[in-house]
Amino acid sequence: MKTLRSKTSSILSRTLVALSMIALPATMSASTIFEANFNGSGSGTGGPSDIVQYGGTGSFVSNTDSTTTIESTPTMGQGNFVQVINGASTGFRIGRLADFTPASAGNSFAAMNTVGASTVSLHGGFDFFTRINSVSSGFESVQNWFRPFDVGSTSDGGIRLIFNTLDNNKLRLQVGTAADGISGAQASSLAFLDVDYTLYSGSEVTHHIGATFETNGGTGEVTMKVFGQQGTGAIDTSSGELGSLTFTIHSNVVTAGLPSGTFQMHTGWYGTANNVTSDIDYDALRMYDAMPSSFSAIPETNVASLLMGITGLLAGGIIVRRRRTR
Ligand SMILES: [Ca+2]
Ligand SMILES: [Ca+2]
Repeated sequence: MKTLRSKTSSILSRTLVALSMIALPATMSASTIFEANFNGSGSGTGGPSDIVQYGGTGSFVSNTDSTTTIESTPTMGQGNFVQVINGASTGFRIGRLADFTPASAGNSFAAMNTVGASTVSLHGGFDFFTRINSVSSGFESVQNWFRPFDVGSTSDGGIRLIFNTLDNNKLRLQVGTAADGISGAQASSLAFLDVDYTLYSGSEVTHHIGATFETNGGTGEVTMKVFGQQGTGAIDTSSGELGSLTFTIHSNVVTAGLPSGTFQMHTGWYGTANNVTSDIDYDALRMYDAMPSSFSAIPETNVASLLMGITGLLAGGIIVRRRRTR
């Protein structure tokens, strides 16, 4: 028995070491390039105890008109989350919530595009979870009060990607370029997809929101889709989109594409002078360089449960071997 125990212990310890080395990739889709889980302090170190779990580092940006904190209750389903509450100023404000610095271009928005000979392909996407406590009725508050992404620039051959609310009942995903960079969409410099979706309808509910990009290799046409559903469940990206839009991006104008470096997560809000306290929570913001088959649910399968599963299998093996020796 002593020999069996030490052998099993050795197998277990080697398994634990191997698992710890592959732990992070094992928790996510093969195409995941960046994940912010907001579990830690935002001290800029990266890793599971900081705000960016995988693919880079993050730090919070202080705004005079809002307060950003890490919270644990009421849970959204994946540990700590980030909460943004507006200040007392009047009127609509928008600003940066956090700065994210990808570890490499392969962890950045640039990994979602490829500049070809005549067209630019987009591939991949992003998803996140959010929970909102209120929306006031004035125009300022409903137009663009929610804008988690506004990255890149249309100058110097770039693409500007924006995800925002159009009002309380619409989400808008937009791709912007310099003039004549786009065909087949609403303008030669802009493709936008508006979908009906209500983020707040009287109570604080967690929503799973996402967007994808795919490009037809033959025609070079990009199709972008927006997804949204209540709760913390998975979203099947092969069906059930709220809407889609197909267009073409031309590489004689768009020579650089999406940014490879630091990008910002934005938040909108309106002062309490507008008679509403805006409280927006976010968690599990993930980016992909190829379309995932699904946006997975939270809580994600984590290292602890993997280790418990392996330990359980080894314990089961011990029992079987003991029985065989009788
Ligand atoms: Ca979290
Ligand atoms: Ca909250």
